[in-house]
Amino acid sequence: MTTYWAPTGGHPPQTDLLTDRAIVTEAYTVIPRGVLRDIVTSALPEWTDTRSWVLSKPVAGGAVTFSQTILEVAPGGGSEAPEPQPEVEGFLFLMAGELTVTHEGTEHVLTPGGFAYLPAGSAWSARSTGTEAARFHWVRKRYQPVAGLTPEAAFGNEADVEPAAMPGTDNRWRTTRPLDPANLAYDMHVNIVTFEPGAVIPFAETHEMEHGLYVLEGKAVYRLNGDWVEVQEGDFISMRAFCPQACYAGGPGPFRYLLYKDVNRQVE
Ligand code: UGY
Ligand code: MN
Repeated sequence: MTTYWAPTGGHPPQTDLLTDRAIVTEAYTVIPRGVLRDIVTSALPEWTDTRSWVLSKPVAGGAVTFSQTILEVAPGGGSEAPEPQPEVEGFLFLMAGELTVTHEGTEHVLTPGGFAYLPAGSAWSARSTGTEAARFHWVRKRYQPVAGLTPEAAFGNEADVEPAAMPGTDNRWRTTRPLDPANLAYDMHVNIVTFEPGAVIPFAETHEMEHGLYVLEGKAVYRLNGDWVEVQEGDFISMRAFCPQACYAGGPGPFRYLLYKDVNRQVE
């Protein structure tokens, strides 16, 4: 079974030189895994036996339009009504433990690699049903409706979704897309991007979409605007619209990340 790095708290070891790498610029933010510690947790009133690390949220000036949070829910904890805002959609990605999500009366059991897309306004609840804490990402965004298009809820596991090879890369850079990219009812995607050791994004992608990027496995050097930044599993990057971006994967294993992206809509 694939394992994912997830924060557990405590203090970083005295020898961890990787904690001192936080960067905040106008174009991007890097939150290294070393800062995801006890002192920066938030409690959420809608959830019991839960603490969370907010990685990204809308800020003054509208530079970021989504929120991304890691939740750690102790066994038995959870929420009957997690989403306080009916116009906000959500995407969950489980890294550890087990989370049972009940959506419109149907139960879906998520194990590591499991995901759930929860349309804005739908009734859902979640409970940590494993023997260890459930640790998962929750990406939230205000849904931008379009007449005649209704996004469907989606549940599954990344292991069961066939990844698409990026053109011209001999399958060394591939993307797993839990939500159908051809379905324009979706205004956000959360994909899993995989690089074999040494594989690259060979040009500085520069696009209108924002990103939230959480490193699930491996190491790389990431190009962000004009800077090259070393990242490893457990690190988080957020990129504003048009932040130039590229990377090369350092090995020895694959480099994999969870990637949020807003898609398919005009500016509001
Ligand atoms: O889909 C994307 O925008 C993706 N290729 N970007 C990235 O991995 N930084
Ligand atoms: Mn991109």
